[in-house]
Amino acid sequence: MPMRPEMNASDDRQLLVENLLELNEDFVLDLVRRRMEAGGDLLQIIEDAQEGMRRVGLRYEQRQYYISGMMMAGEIFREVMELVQPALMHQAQATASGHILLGTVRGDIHDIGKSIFAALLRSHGFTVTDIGVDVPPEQFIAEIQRLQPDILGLAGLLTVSYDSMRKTILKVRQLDEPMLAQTPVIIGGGTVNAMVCRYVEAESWATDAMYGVQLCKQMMHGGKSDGSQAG
Ligand code: B12
Repeated sequence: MPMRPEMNASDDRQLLVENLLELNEDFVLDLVRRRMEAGGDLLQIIEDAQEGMRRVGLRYEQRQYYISGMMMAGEIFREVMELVQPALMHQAQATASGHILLGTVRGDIHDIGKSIFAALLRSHGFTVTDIGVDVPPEQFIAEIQRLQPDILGLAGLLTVSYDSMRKTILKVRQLDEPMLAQTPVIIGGGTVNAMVCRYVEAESWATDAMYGVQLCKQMMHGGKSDGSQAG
């Protein structure tokens, strides 16, 4: 049964998190529609849904959900994004420019967050080439040589993905062409942090797509990120 406590606007955030956690698809979608109609902050809606997903992951870890629970949550999240994304695109101002090559690293097929990051980048004026999931280092290298992107974005949510990120970045740094070898790298996905960033030797990291876009803008202006994530 969906949770419907006495309706209080400030409870909406919690309701979204809890009902996504309980996989109450219809309730979640109704709530998102209602928040959008009321002029709610779209990024806040995404953030709340993301928190719900994080908690679904914890249930899986605690063996209260099977993998089917994570799949269902992923499906609900996609539907939430189908509602939110058009409005988000409409709001955004395409002011930035730059080309970003993006992919989920070898061994990892998580792509929901990467797609949000790609959509937000595009809505801010970036050109994004998304080469999919489970991408081996060699394919990233071939695409860097072909496209000469301004920034490389590596996504990954599994602990084992960090080694794939590290190998990919090492191969980039070993490229003969100095310009390409210095391509700045940003990593992302809900489980990365400053330590992972240092380990894989990326320039910066983000667990929030909007913050990732800001970092990319800084990189385009030659601003050196300290690799940390604010807030
Ligand atoms: C949905 C889900 C799945 C779905 C993925 C569907 C899909 N198409 O992506 C399915 C069911 C397929 C799945 C499979 C598995 N999963 Co899974 N999954 C999740 C879950 C619940 C949610 C992930 C998600 O979509 N979150 C919502 C998005 C919006 O958040 P996000 O990815 O963080 O993205 C945001 C930011 O990080 C940022 N961002 C994202 N990408 C990028 C990239 C860049 C460059 C930047 C700057 C920013 C950025 O923007 C987004 C918006 O702000 C997580 C739990 C969690 N804590 O995340 C587990 C989780 C990631 N999975 C986990 C596991 C173990 C698995 C499996 C190994 C299970 C199994 N036994 O088979 C497999 C692995 C398959 C593989 N080889 O990749 C573990 C990983 C543990 C670990 N540390 O290694 C987690 C953490 C669950 C847990 N707590 O145990 N999973």
